[in-house]
Amino acid sequence: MIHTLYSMQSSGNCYKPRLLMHQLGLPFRLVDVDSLDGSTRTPEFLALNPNGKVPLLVLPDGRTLAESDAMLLHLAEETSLLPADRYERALCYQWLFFEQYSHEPHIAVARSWLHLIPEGRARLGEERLAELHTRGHMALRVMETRLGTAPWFAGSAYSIADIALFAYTHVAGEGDFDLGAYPGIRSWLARVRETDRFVAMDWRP
Ligand SMILES: N[C@@H](CCC(=O)N[C@@H](CS)C(=O)NCC(=O)O)C(=O)O
Repeated sequence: MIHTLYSMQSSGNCYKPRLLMHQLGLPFRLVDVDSLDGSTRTPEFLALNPNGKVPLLVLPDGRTLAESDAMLLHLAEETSLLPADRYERALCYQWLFFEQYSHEPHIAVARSWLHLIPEGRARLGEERLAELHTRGHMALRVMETRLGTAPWFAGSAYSIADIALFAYTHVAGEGDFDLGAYPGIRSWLARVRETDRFVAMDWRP
């Protein structure tokens, strides 16, 4: 038995476990679910994830796990991608929580409206877009500051914190975020792309 990932290919949240499982050499089955066409709201899907969101991971023993960063933590257990050192592990948690509260709600949401949703820009409105940009740039500045002191978010080595933050930072331009003012982030994006067994967002097993 192998893992099954319910996933939407264009979603950064779904890319996180795809990238990690590939980098760990874990085989898995992919089931496409389009969150934009109501497929996450069917009774069948809600039975798997009552929160109605992808990604959703089914473990080899049949148990389910929602929330992309919880998947990263579960899958990376006892690997080098989850630091063994107690402080670096806590730093890893810090950046995962940051990603979900201060980064994804602004950067991923702007990208979704501008890149994925038909007529998204007009439906969102310029005022709301400007607010997403303000908050998204706050998150990018925090990342830039961190990368001025360490090569990776959890410290000395590539970890799931980098995977979580890479997912939407590398496509921030699709939400009209210009990364020109963030040289540290651009170098880090290049370093992530050079990690072992890295695959791009469009990769599928
Ligand atoms: N915090 C969740 C967010 C998941 C999420 O927002 N998924 C989106 C696609 S990226 C979704 O399924 N949206 C459908 C909906 O909310 O109806 C995670 O990290 O997994």
